[in-house]
Amino acid sequence: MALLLIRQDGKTPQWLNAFKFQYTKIECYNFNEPHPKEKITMALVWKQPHGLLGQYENLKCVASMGAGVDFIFEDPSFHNGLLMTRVVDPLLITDMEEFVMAQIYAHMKGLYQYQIQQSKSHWQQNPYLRKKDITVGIMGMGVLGSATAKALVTQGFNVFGWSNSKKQIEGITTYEKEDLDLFLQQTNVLVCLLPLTPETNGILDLSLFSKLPKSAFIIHVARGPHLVREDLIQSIDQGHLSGAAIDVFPIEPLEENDPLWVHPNIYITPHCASISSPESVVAQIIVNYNRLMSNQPLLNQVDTAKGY
Ligand code: NDP
Ligand code: OXD
Repeated sequence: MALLLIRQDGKTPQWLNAFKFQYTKIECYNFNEPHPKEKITMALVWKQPHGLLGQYENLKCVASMGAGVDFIFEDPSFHNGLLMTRVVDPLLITDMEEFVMAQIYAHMKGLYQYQIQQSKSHWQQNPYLRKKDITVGIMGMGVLGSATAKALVTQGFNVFGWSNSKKQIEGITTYEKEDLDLFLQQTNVLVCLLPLTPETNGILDLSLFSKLPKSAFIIHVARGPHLVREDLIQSIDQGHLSGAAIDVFPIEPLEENDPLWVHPNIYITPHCASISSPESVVAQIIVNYNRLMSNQPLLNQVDTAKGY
C-alpha cells in the first residue's frame, strides 16, 4: 500500500518534504522516479499526464492537491470505479478571501492605474470608489465563495451570491441558478469562484457581461476556460466593463507574447489567489489515506455524479 505524487511543475519535493515532516509511515513515491506500481492505492495529483492513472491496477482513490478537480475529470484514465477527493483547507480559504479583498480594494482606489502613471512619472489624482458604490456578486457560493462573501460582509461590503442551489447566509442576498440575470443586474464587481464543468465552461462571455451594469469590474479566480477572452477584451474596449483582474488561464503559464499581458485594463496574476500549502494539506491526505486503508468514508470526497 503506497501513495503516489503526480505533478510536473517542480513542486513535488515540497510535497514529499511535507510528508516527511509529518513523520508518517506511509510510503510516498514521486511518479517520475522508480516505484512499485502494484503498491499504489492512492494518487495525489495536480494536472497529471492524461492516461497515467490507468497504469495502476490497485489504485482506489485520486486526491486533488487543490480545491478544483476539473483536471481529474478531464483525464480519460479517471473512471467511476475510483474515489475522488479535493482540498478543503482553512488556509486555502483565508488566502482566497484576502486575495479577492485585495483586488476589490485595488479596484476601488484605482491602484493599478497609479502603477501605470508611475511608469510614466505622471502625477495625477483620480476619482475613486467607496464601499457604498460597490456591490460584489460572487458566482459560486461553495467553500471558497461563501467564505469570501462572509469576509466581505464583515468588511462592510454589499454582497450577492449565485449558485446552483439557493443558500441562506446572514447578510448576503443569494440567488439560485435561474436567477442569474437578476444577480448580474445588481453586481458591479463580479467574482468568479465556480468550479469548471461542462456547464460553466465559457460562462464569462459577452452575453453575461452585457447584463452587468456599465463600468463593472471582473475578478476571475476560478479556471481559465470559464472566460471567453475575446469577449472580455471587446467588453472592456467598448467601454462597457472598466477592467478585469485575471488569475487563471486555459494555458498556464500565460504565454509571453499573449496580448492580455499588455492590455491597460487587465491585471494579470499567476494563479496565486490561493495556493495549496503542502504543510497544511498533507495532514488531511494522511487522514484520508488511513481512512481508505480501513474502508472508512473519506473526508472532502467529490460527488463524481455532480461533477465538482
Ligand atoms: P465548491 O465545490 O465548494 O463550490 C462550488 C460552487 O459553485 C457551489 O456553490 C456550487 O453550487 C456552484 N456551482 C457549481 N456549478 C454551478 C452552475 N452550473 N451554476 C451555478 N453555480 C454552480 O468549490 P470551492 O469553493 O472549493 O472552489 C471553487 C473553485 O475555485 C475551484 O473549483 C477552483 O477552480 C477555484 N480555485 C482557484 C484557486 C486560485 O488560486 N485561483 C484556488 C482554489 C480554488 P451548489 O453550492 O449549489 O452546489
Ligand atoms: C485549486 C487551485 O484548485 O489552486 O486549489 O486552483
